[in-house]
Amino acid sequence: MKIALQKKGRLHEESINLLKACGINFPLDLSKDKLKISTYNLDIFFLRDDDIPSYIQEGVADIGIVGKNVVFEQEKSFLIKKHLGFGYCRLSFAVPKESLYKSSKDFSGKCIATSYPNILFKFLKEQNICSYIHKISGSVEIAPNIGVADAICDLVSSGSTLDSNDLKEIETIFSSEAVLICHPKSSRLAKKLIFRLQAFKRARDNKYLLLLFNAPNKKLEKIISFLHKSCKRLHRIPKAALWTYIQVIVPAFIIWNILDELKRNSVKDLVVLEKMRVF
Ligand code: PRT
Ligand code: ZN
Repeated sequence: MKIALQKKGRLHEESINLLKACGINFPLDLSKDKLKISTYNLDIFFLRDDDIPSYIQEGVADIGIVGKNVVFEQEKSFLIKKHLGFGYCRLSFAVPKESLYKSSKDFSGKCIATSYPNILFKFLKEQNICSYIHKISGSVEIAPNIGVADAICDLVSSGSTLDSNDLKEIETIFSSEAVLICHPKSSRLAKKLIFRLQAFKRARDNKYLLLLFNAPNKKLEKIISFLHKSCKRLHRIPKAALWTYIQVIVPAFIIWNILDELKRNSVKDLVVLEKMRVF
């Protein structure tokens, strides 16, 4: 499998952390200058985020992680397989703080500076607003202050860059986060990775406790009925005797291979306990 990640920048570290949590091993001495690393069945390419969608589309890499904003700007949204829940930001209009513009409706005949001309063009067309688009590749926030544009349309997360450039945000046109993109022919690989990502996300978002106990047989029915009610959402306790509850201790480093195999064999209600010591 070949994976394309951002070389450096806002998505670099979290992309690596996410893949690590999904059982993908990175070398310990991950140098910032390395553009490609290879493990035993995996190549990881470190690229500029803008190049990642094309590399995926051309099949140079199977799977990539990139901002949804970049994918939409390049009109390659068909590559998106999953939203990843980090790298949140929004593409918003901003104007000088003292300006009287209230919304995009006021931009008719005005000039808007942006690094996202395609997303902006689509929005203006849908809203029937006729404005001039001035494409800038970086430092968009400076445009109104140097008389290049009346407004900007740029990515915002905390809002502090706008504030320090005397701009105010007035309307959001696109919400973004990191997404997993995939070449159509690599969908089997992507499926496997997505299963791992979902399992990781579930484990992170939900905390469960595993109870092991002896119950007196004469109270068994009552206890099971109670647990059924309390754990309804989890379906932890199989109703019919068609299922066997298995406890097994497995080496941590092969956990993902084991989970893949168990999933292939239709197991359910799986709990993985970490930080366990075996004596
Ligand atoms: O070198 P390369 O081309 O790979 O990186 P890049 O400079 O193009 O991208 P980078 O690392 O800045 O951002 C990568 C991705 O992170 C973006 O495509 C977004 O999907 C996501 N992201 C999340 C952001 C931000 N938050 C963000 N705040 N990308 C950019 N910004 C910029 C924004 O353009 C503005 O200049 O940060 C500034 C605003 O930040 P706040 O917090 O002050 O509002
Ligand atoms: Zn970029």
